[in-house]
Amino acid sequence: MSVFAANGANARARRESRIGLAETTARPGEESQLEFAVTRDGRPAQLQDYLGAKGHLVALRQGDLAYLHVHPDADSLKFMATFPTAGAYRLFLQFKVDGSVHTAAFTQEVSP
Ligand SMILES: [Cu+2]
Repeated sequence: MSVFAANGANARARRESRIGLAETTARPGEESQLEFAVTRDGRPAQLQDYLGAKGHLVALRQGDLAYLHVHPDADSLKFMATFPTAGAYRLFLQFKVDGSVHTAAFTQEVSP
C-alpha cells in the first residue's frame, strides 16, 4: 500500500486516503487482473465517474514507453490488462473522489 499524492494541494486527502494494488502475477500475452482498492479513514472510498469510468489505468513499459490504457468493469477498480512482453511496467491509475481527480503510480513486473 502507498499513500497517493493528490493532484492539488489536498492535505486532507493525503492524510486520510490510501490506495493499494493487490499482488498480481502477470505473464506476457495473457490477460491479468489488476485490482486496486482506495480507502478513506479505513473504509472503501466512494468513487465518482471520471470521463465515463470509475477508473483509468495506463501502463508504460520501461525502456520504450509502449503503453496500454484500460477501463474497469462496472463500479469496481478491477482492470483486465494484457501486457505484450515481459518487463517492468509503470502503472498510473486515475480516479475521482469527493470531486477531486487523483493519480497513483505503481510498478508491475511482467515475467514469462
Ligand atoms: Cu481511460
